Amino acid sequence: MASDRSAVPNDLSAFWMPFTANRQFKKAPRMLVGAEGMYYKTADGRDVLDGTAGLWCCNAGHAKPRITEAVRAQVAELDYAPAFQMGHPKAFELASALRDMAPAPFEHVFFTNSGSESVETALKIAIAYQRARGQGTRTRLIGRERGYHGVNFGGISVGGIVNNRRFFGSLLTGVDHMPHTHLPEKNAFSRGQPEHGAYLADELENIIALHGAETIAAVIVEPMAGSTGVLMPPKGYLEKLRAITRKHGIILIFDEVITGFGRLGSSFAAEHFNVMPDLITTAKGLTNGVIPMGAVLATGEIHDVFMQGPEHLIELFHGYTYSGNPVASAAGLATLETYREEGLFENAAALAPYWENALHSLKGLPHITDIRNMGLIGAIELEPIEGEPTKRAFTAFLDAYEKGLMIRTTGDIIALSPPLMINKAQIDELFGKLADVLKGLV
Ligand code: PXG
Repeated sequence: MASDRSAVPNDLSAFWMPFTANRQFKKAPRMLVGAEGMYYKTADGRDVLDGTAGLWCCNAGHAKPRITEAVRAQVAELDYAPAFQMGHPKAFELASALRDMAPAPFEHVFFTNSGSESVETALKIAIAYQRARGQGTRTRLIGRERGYHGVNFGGISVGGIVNNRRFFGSLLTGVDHMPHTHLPEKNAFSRGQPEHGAYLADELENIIALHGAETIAAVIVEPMAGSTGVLMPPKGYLEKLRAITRKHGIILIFDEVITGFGRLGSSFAAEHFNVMPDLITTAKGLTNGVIPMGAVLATGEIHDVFMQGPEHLIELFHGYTYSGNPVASAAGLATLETYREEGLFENAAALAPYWENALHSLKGLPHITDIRNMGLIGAIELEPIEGEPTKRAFTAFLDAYEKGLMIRTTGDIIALSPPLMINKAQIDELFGKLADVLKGLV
């Protein structure tokens, strides 16, 4: 039976909403009640074009039959199986499928339930790996200013978004940060990777000199920083990070929670940039956002260091009740099949130039100080209203929603990341609506 899509609960008080202005939302709720393909359906019966793939997660689009069916069938067949000291087939099948789609060095998969948990898992694996190979003094973690690595304590410690850190005490000790790579005065309106800024990776050498390489376990970066407002890696930057970390025996972690699963037109950003880290964190697009799930991909070299000692002993004291959950695994398998069957990564790669041109055609509209793009990602940076930062972009978000378009904003930056099934007509619709919104901004 179809649900009543006009139904809005009359009590919104109990749900303490995440990363939301709760009081404002509850006065004028934006309620989504359905989704199909490229569109959401609102409680007041409107279609809203999804310019954000949910929160960067519904890469295949909404209500994909293969995924829906796989979830339905799996719940009926095996709803839950204990994750520790027991197995079930789909988790192994999904791990193999991930290994097969990932670049060659990544041979093993550790399942989590979110991007935040993937980050904690990767940081812990890195520190434990150093210890297991006899380098137990390597415990420090290096992140980057403006980095976003989820909301758990490890992630906010290596992260560099000030409001996500300042309210939560002293965080992890033994953490340092590299400078961010946003250089608008040199790189504004770049298409793809900006020219300037590779030298910022050299700062890692200074941090290593300060602390001593023998104290550092890992460096973690988003290859393309999403949440902070879409910051592209300058040309040559990631290559330098890789060379410096390798030289000093430091694990390099790419946080690919956003860039994984086709966002840049290839399976992972590691492949897109042809820079191989030692660990890759994923979530979101792994299950098309349908069931919460994340995964950490590890090289054979890292994994194998743990596989020593008596065989009856647990090798890594880490895991979650829902690691490799059967329903999530079924959703993941069906999602990867959907990506393959519909050629969605190829579609993203093929449409990227059209997307780039459409996005950059907004240049010249009021208040725009920068436009950035890569794959099917776009960002438009707006001049903040004096004394009222974030308000201009948030006004654009509200107006876009009224006009039938979903965008994301962070600070005064608009971020765009549509499902990879988008076509040219929908790209035109998206930028047509957005241009209307931007023209109306005061
Ligand atoms: N790492 C990265 C790089 C992320 O982008 C996380 C970790 C955490 O994932 P979970 O599943 O724990 O939320 C993320 C999440 C936005 C936005 O608007 C981005 C995220 C989440 C919500 C909103 O940019 N990224």
